[in-house]
Amino acid sequence: MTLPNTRTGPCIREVRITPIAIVDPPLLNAAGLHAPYALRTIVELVTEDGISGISEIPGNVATNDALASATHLLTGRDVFQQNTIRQVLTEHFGTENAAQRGLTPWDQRKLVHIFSAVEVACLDIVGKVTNRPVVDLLGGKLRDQVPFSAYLFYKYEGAGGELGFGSDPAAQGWSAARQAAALDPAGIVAQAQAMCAEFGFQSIKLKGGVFDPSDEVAAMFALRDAFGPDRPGGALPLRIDPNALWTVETAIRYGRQLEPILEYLEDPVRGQANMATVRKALKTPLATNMCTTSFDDIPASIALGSEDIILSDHHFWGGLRASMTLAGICDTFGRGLSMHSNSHLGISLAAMVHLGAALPNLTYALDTHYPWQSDEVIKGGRFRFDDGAVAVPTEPGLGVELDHEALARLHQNYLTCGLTERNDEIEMQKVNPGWQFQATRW
Ligand code: GKR
Ligand code: MG
Repeated sequence: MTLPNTRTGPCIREVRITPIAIVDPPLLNAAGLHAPYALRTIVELVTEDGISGISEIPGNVATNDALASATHLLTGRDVFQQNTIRQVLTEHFGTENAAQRGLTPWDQRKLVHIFSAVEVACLDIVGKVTNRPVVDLLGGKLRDQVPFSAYLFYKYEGAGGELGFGSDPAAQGWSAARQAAALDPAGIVAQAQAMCAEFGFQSIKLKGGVFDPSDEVAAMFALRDAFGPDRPGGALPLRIDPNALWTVETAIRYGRQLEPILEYLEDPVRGQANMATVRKALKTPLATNMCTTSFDDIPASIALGSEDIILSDHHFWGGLRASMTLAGICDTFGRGLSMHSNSHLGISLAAMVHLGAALPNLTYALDTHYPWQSDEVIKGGRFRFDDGAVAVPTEPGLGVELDHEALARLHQNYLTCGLTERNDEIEMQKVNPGWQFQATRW
């Protein structure tokens, strides 16, 4: 099929794909350990009349190469014709199935990332051309601020980047806490206190799947003691995410213990059928960014009843408008919707905030790794959080501009750090030889 190339609006002249590496501390998770740098890819579309649109996606050389193989299909296309662009890319790449997501906590598919990168950058340009913020292109703003939650990690001491497992002794406040070790309940509570003091978060998530479930449950009860009902302002909602490493029996056993203190339990077990079994046994709502992760997964999710809340991610669901479609599906089938994150900078955060502002039912604060990052690639520095929320940008498009000097510096990091994809297992083996990822551990 030959798709029409309607040229009535601004057309793409150039596609720039820049891999970058950003400083990331040694955070632990179910798949192992974060490397000293997290990889992102910055995509810049430039129109024939010099307007640029930007986007940010998780960095992976295979995704970057695939995107590069399709740039000739993008040049000359009108940025308003996003449906055609999507069809052209689908014809070029073929379809991708849900299994290609892989077993890791993050999504390994290429096509969804490419759709997301191209669509967000097109929307940025459309917003600039029409003088409207991206949220208006998603149907308009339903809130002025988008709330995020504190995202806690077990971690080794270290600031990441060149310092690696070392720390900057002059650091204060959150900068100091960001590099401190957190390997037990007291460490996790201290991390939460520093993060909430700095960003004002009103809910808390612990990344689990690292230690024996009984230790992680103890950390959750320590958080409850520190952020419980006696606190001025009342108890903060708590969540834990073992990234599907628990067995059904473990999830039911510890899920019952946690029932009185959890807002939701995220991906306790692997697969929709196991999630459905755990969900029937517990009163606590279950959330996922691992078992229902694509439109192909929706029929089985509904048939089985595998979760209560889908943690969307525009990088993994194929863009912002696809995420709005997901919101409609969630509404129809009684699912809550919130957002998942990975290590990211301000372009992704801006896109998340525009989407979060447009979602009809936003009942849970979104995830963000942003406090763990210290770099930035946008002009004007890092986003600010007030009471845990980010104000929706009002400028045209995403409302953020690329800082080309910062981009060049972060690209240099990419070239020197030697990483081309995320592999937390290899990083963990550097400190713990023989350590192996297990899809189900406890
Ligand atoms: O950053 O280590 C991490 C997380 O484990 C991340 O990769 C997950 O995708 O945040 C994620 C989650 O909620 O599963
Ligand atoms: Mg998760």
